[in-house]
Amino acid sequence: MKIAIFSDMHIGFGKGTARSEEAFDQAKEAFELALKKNADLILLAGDLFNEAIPSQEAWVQMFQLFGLLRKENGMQQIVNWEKNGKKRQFSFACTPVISIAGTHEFRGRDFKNALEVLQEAGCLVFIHAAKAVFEKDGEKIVVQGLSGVPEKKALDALKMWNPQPVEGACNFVLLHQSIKEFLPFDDDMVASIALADLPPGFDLVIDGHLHWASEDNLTDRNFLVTGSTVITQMKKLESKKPKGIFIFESKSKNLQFFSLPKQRKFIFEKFEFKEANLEQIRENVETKLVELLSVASGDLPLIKLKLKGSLVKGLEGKDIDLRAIEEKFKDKALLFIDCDFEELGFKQKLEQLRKTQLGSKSVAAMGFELFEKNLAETGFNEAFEVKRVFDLLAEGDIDKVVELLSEQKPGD
Ligand SMILES: [Mn+2]
Repeated sequence: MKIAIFSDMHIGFGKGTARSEEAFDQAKEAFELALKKNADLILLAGDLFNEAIPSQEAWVQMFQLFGLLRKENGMQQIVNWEKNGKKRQFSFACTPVISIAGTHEFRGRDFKNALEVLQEAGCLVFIHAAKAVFEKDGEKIVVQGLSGVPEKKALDALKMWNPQPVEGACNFVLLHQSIKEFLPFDDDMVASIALADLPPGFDLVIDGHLHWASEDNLTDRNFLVTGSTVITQMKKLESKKPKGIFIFESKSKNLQFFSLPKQRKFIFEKFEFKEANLEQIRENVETKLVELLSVASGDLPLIKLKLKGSLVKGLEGKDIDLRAIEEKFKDKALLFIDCDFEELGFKQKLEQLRKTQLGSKSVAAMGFELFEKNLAETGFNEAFEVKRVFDLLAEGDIDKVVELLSEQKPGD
């Protein structure tokens, strides 16, 4: 069987900006590529949507994507789902899709997530701490998955879940977490799972969430980072490799990457200045942009410039006004200039690093983080399920919150 693997389509990303159609366009390329390669099954590793509660516009786009899979006279195909002894059967008249939810779709247990909606609409089979079995042409594929959970709880969740490969089948695990070795610093809030914690014995352990594809740990650990189909975080690593999908052949165990035929070009350039003045910075940036754009073709490229180093005495980061340059190149590129000069204090730098690491966040996600942070400073000592209470508060369900909190014994 041919299994198409991709992730992090982030439908709804860039709403109201020049990039509003990009997530959809590139996800469409991914679906079409999977069809063109005659995939028998599609596996997605989360963050199909950019928001936990997608807009109607994003829902329309998502249903259009799944509509691409439907073809006339599609053969009826069955995916069996199983969780804690509970069983369900899902039937597809097209290429079946199996998916977990990502961190962007994460909701507390009192609420349904977007993947559950897609499942009931017949688009996919959603597995969270569950198993899906698909059989075709005498081959058996077993996919087990754990949706994205808050990083500091991820290792415990993985250990508790403890998936085991099924004998006689081709076995997959779907995850949506950060992995310690892939991050520049050690912080349990950002990653608690290391490569050594990944479940052994599977043909492929597939991870979404990290947006740059990586096959670095394929030979020793059968571990694949699929990468996103769209750039949302503009990380340097994403400029090194195009966006695309993987095709895994279950018999030969051969894995191949295919680039999306059409995708926005992303250029990342770092400048290191030493006691620079404003004129030097402007001149360097402008020269570089002219040089980069002389070879760029197609749609407006996405260019991120990172300016680092030190400034001449008396000049501060806030004095670096590059608006004239941004204006000059606005019809030639989507330009993002990030100034990170040394005058920043250590604390601010750390905060900035955390911010880039965590990527773009919804207001709700930021609110939740603040809520968690404030609680950690009190003596509450994890007396209740924070995410659950937060989601209920966000929905205005005060009665249920009171009910939940009054169930807790003090000091429990
Ligand atoms: Mn993502």
